Amino acid sequence: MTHRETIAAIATPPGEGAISLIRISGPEAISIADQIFSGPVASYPTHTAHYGKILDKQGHTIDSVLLLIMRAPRSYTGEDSIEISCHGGTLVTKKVLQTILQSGAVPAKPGEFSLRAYLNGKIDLAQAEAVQQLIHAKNELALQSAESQLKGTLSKKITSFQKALTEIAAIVEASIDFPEEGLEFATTEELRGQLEKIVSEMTALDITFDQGKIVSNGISLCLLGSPNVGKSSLMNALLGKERAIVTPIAGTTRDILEESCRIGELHFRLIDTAGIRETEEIVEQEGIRRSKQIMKEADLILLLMDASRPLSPNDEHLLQIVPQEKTLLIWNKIDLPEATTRLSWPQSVEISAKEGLGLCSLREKIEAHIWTKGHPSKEEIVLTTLRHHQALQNAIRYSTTVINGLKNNTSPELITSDLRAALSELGTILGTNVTEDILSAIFAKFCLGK
Ligand SMILES: Nc1nc2c(ncn2[C@@H]2O[C@H](COP(=O)(O)OP(=O)(O)OP(=O)(O)O)[C@@H](O)[C@H]2O)c(=O)[nH]1
Ligand SMILES: [Mg+2]
Repeated sequence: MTHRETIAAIATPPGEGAISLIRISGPEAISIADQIFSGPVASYPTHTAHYGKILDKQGHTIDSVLLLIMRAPRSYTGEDSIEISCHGGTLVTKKVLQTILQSGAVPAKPGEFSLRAYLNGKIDLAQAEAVQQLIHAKNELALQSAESQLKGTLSKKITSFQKALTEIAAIVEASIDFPEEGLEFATTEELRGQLEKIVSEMTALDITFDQGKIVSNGISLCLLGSPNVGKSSLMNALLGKERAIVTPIAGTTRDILEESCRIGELHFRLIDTAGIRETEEIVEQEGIRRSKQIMKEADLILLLMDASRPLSPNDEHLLQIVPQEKTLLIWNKIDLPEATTRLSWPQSVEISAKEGLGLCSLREKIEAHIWTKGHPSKEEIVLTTLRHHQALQNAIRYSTTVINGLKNNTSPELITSDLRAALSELGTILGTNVTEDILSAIFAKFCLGK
């Protein structure tokens, strides 16, 4: 597919920096660069870099730059491409881009370079999405999984499922074309066995989505408890800075505070909440309502209890309402004389937020809790995109229908139609049959210039 328009955009983040990069891609990329650059760009061999000046229409120098030329199809987009590294001032960069636009390029939309790479067959859709994940990766694991997806490991796996399903579809379709021969019992059994194997492989890939979510989105970790138990103190201790206000007054925190923090190799959103209790105070009531909402949405809850005083009815109430499976019970203030009997809870930790006691053990418990369903290994392909997860689930559903159909002697026509549906779902992951809407939705999330 060829695009008539030549696009240009600043690919580096806005603001001042040492260098800014401007990208041009499309059929006119080289002739546009030729008009504005001091050297003969049209004569440059591909993949060479040239030092020179960007000149405006009147011939005035805008900046001294380094120009890189990549001729089609050996570029990211598969089109003629030019990259200009200029000085990183906001104004200089804008002026260079303006000159390029005045010479016939149009501003690129977010993700348009990657969209072209995809449309020109340089990368498939899963790989294009990996580019975006690579940019947004906040930890080593996310980076690792994006790199592996970009290299095409996920695509290869999906292609292998497609190949296996296509072979089965071909056999079933042949029985439609030659109805007198029908599907023999032996063949049916064999096909079922093959399908079961594919379904179990697809399922194995699909369940990595739980880990994938953890890896790519980060985890919300919510601090919950009665007023004054030390939630804000723990927030500050985990962050290593005085982020939240701490006072001996119950009801200090009124609003939701959120900060990102790293524990081990993972990225967390740490959320401090207003202490939950019965109150007449309107502001505090609203804070408490929000705390309860956060409690529902959080991936993991740290429920704090003050170990230096007996449990209050309010504490007892909280113990009743928290979802136990995602709650770690924290006994805080163990530096003070003990005054409470520990109740039994699946997972609990003793700490002193004020003195920094037990924090290592708390971090370990948090990590262990996150990986209860298993830690992804280096080689494993991890599904990180909701779109892929949904498509794979649909493919599994259709394939399971086929397995049942083969058991129950369903007509080969129905069986092929389900097989085709499964294949089409897998195709959406690689982008072989996706609609314009899906494409624009995916690429609209990209950065400008990518
Ligand atoms: N001795 C001791 N005091 C603590 C500890 N953790 C917190 N405190 C004290 O307990 C009081 C309340 O601490 P906060 O962190 O503000 O408690 P909170 O749960 O955020 O309270 P609200 O925001 O009102 O719900 C402060 O005076 C803290 O210094 C601890 O581990 N040991
Ligand atoms: Mg607080």
